Amino acid sequence: MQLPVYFISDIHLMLQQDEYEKKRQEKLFRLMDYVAQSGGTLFIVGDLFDFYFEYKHVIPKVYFPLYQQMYSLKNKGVEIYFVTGNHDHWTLDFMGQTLTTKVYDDDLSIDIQGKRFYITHGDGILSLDRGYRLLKAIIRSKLFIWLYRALHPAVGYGIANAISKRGRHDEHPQEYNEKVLNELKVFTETVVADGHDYVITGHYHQATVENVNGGKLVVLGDWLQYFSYAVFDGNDIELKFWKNDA
Ligand SMILES: [Mn+2]
Repeated sequence: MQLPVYFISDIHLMLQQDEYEKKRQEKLFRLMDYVAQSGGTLFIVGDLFDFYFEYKHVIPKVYFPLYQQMYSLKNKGVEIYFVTGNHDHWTLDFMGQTLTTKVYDDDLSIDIQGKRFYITHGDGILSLDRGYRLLKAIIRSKLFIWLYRALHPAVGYGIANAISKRGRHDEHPQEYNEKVLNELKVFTETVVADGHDYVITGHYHQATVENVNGGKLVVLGDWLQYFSYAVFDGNDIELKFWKNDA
């Protein structure tokens, strides 16, 4: 895998495009160009889309500029890995082969330059996620996906659009954020004890790096309020904030 390795998550590209969305997307494209120029690798750690559901013969057209950008990056030789999130778990070969090097439907444990990474979108890993884990198992089940795919795309995307418009999901009270971060540290303790150097997670819309028992927990933030990303240079990992729009 080519270094440096960049990690982003929770971009949540929306089904409804407006000027603000276009700006957010442009910012993302500049980061992707930057990754290409660096000769590195891109890891998308879930929720790239606010909703993505791929059918055998149908893909959502609203994300066309992104498809073009990913396709161009891939053709420049940039490896793109996509770990799906709770908003975009439903991919097929267009996402998994045409636009990316590989899609991971689950958490993965991988060696990069002698360091062991545990990479997860992060939904369902907290002890307080007990109820959610059941929902997660259902919406990722073969039966659910088969049924949803049997719906006409106008219906499938209509439902998603209605849910997606129900306000922002990226801002939480500080008390909740602290509770989540503590749980993420507990999770990281176990993963570090299991021989990993780094835990990389998204989903929680917090941007922070925490030292945990000689390892590191990297919570990637998002592309809504933080415009944050992590970079691993082969030696260590760091969280950064995108400023370079020039
Ligand atoms: Mn998520």
